[in-house]
Amino acid sequence: MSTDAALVIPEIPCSEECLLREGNTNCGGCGMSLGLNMLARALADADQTCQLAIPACCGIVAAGAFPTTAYSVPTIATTFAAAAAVASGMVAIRDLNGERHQVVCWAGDGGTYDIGLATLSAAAERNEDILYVCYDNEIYGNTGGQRSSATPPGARTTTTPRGKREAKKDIIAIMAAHRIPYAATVSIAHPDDAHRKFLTAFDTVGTRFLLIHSPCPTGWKSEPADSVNLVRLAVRSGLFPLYEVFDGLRYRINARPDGADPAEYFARQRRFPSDAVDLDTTRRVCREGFERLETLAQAFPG
Ligand SMILES: Cc1ncc(C[n+]2csc(CCOP(=O)(O)OP(=O)(O)O)c2C)c(N)n1
Ligand code: SF4
Repeated sequence: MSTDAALVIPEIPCSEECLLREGNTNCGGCGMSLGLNMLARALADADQTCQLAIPACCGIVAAGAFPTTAYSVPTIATTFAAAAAVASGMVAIRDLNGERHQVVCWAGDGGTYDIGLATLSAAAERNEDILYVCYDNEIYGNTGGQRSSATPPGARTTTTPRGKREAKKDIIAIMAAHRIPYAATVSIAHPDDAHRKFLTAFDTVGTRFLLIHSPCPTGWKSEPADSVNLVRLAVRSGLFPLYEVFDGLRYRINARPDGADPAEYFARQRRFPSDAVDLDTTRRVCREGFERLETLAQAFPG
């Protein structure tokens, strides 16, 4: 099991390894920026390159307007709903040309859990050779912070001013139900674990899905310097378990919650009004969720 919670994330100098170059307008403390750096580092380690398909989201807006871009690789800006369909076409062209790069969808939770789910499901059903990465900031960030089906209960957004009532959708279970070869959760507070998962995804053929818990100081109303600590707390308290699912059937847990109280996670983000989160229910849901994962990992080890 990974115990790298105390590791400091090394800075990646802007060089040929850099996917997201200088000149981007991502906010300070944005988890997506760190996720892109992790993808870049893994590509460099694996001696691979990629092409990106990015739907409407901060990932495409903050990279700059045509004809400039902060991305150092060929990138297609797709419609909100179509990233996985466009990536399927990019894979077909790659194969026709005899090329070998990774085709990566880089999408927010709105483009993944909600409006892009149909094309993602279709690509997964065809087992397209796509690495789909969802940076989950639990909000429609670049349009002002509306709720998505990834927004957790209790979170205040511009469309849930009193706090969201519904539960967060279980996107990993949805992807596992497609029996794709590899699905995993990723935390930017666990860089070694994240790096290994990117490399595993590169080594796997077919549809691969990584879900990055991606702090968004703008939407979470949190301190930019607190981003990594927050998502670390989410793993420690069981709010965001780290695990992998192979072929939709076999499970491997990568980090065990250490008993940290989720109350601290909520208290450090002003998106959670003090009375909006039912802490007893949250603690029970975390405990039961992890017990269920453990049962699956013991019965069907990955
Ligand atoms: C069909 C359609 N509806 C709405 C929009 C406006 N829109 C663009 S990006 C976006 C939200 C994206 O949210 P998410 O995918 O979570 O990414 P984030 O902005 O948080 O990075 C919305 C609503 C659009 N471009 N197309
Ligand atoms: S709004 Fe959130 S996700 Fe978008 S660039 Fe800023 S911190 Fe990142």
